[in-house]
Amino acid sequence: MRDIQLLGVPMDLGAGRRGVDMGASALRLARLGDTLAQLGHRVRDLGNVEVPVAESVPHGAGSTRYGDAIAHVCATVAATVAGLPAAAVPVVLGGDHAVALGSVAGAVRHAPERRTGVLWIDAHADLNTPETSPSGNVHGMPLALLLGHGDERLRVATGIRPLRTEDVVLLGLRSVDPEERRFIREHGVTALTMSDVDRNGIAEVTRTALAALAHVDTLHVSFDADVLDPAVAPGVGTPVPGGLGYREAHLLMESLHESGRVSSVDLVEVNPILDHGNRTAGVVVELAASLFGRTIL
Ligand SMILES: [Mn+2]
Repeated sequence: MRDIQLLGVPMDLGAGRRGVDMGASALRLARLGDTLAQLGHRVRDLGNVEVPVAESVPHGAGSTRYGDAIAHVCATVAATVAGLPAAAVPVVLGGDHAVALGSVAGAVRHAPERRTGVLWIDAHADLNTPETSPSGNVHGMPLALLLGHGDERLRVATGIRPLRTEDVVLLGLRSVDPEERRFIREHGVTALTMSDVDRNGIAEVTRTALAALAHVDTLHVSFDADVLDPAVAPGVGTPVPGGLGYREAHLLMESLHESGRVSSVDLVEVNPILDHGNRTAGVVVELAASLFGRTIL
């Protein structure tokens, strides 16, 4: 039994398309809390972090849209997660993927005596910087920021030293900008793409990911719903064809549970505006159940 603490971050300031701010509500309405509690876990909902409405804040000049507001929100997320009881398992409900800047920083500060690795499950690499981003949207930048690259306001807001490259693994990639490709190559980031899944199967790719993170003590799983195929999960801000199928995603989650090493989680980029009848949040809740121990038998 685990002490799961849900924290909503209704933020769409980092996204290009509006609506992911409703993702936390969508996950709650899809019965995330009850579903995890039925597995025998203690579940507490901490409510939402306060996030400014996009229309109420200046988006700022240039290349990091809403940088100040996002830095402020992520600092609050980090402090909240860091302050949870030692045994708590934070589950942060986005919101756009920029919230991971706060949740990962919080997870690292939550367990300072342990080395935390990050499994970034996403169609995109999120390794842009203000210099390379085509859009200036911060949800394309959080992993670069966590690795110590990009807008200083946002890096400082997290209150952590940059992650080590070898402590990060990307899984599910299929839409990578040229400069992100260069980043992955130059820094030697472990990146497992959909081609790897096609070739070797999700079971083997998951084993590879866990093996690459065998040296860390605990795992932060940052799950972007756009890793799923749009046929499975249409309600995401940035859909890309050719993603994980329903069972592939479940096997991934079941395997992560079996590793016994998951200590914190993000569930991000669910966009109810683009969804059909909250189907995508429902799928993500089912996947969260697998991640926290539901099995078929
Ligand atoms: Mn992402």
